[in-house]
Amino acid sequence: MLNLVLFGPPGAGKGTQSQNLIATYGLIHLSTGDILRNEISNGTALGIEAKKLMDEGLLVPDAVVIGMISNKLDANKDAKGFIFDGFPRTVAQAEALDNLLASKNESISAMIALEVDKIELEKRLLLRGKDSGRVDDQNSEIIKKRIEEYISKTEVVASFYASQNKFFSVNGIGSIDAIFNEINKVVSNLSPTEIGEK
Ligand code: B4P
Repeated sequence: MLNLVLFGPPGAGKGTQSQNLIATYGLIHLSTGDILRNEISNGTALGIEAKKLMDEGLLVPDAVVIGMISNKLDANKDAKGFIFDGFPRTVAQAEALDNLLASKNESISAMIALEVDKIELEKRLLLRGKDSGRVDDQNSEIIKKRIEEYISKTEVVASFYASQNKFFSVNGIGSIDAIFNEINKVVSNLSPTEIGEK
């Protein structure tokens, strides 16, 4: 299986580039943000709890998102591979993902990190907030909180994958196609072992 973690701060373009990766490699897209927003629009108990945290720019508890990902892996047993978008966001989530994949004789092939500075992130998110209806995109203070959460809890996840020699960094500023080209180079250079060909 080709299992990619797409990593980066809020607004780095993870969701955007996931669409290109799905089209090229036929992977299953697992975005914890999308799954949570789906729970919110369905008015589930999980969605109601998650909404309070997401609207404030805070992370949802690890156990909740780990359970969601575990269900999705079980529901897609025949997949060619997965794109993990916005997950893992903490070291506990990264460890849980390694364990879940190991229990299926699988592993992460690579983490691809999109590097974008704070000024550009805030600009992109405020722009999206104008028509997305996302409460967490409409206010500079909440966007700053999300970036702080990323710096304090998520950034360290990069070192987790770097210690396994699976970390690759890509400049996330430029045209969507040019950035995808760089991502594609990383994926094309993965060895057969990294993409699970035994
Ligand atoms: P997410 O849904 O993961 O959202 P994100 O970080 O805002 O988005 P992303 O980086 O995918 O940006 P996108 O491509 O859309 O998380 C939302 C919330 O859910 C979190 O704050 C948290 O509360 C909760 N959550 C999710 N996962 C969790 C987890 N694992 N644990 C705990 N809590 C979790 O791009 C943004 C904008 O930039 C778009 O408008 C796009 O058009 C634009 N853009 C993209 N690429 C561009 C480019 N190259 N140039 C210019 N603009 C570009």
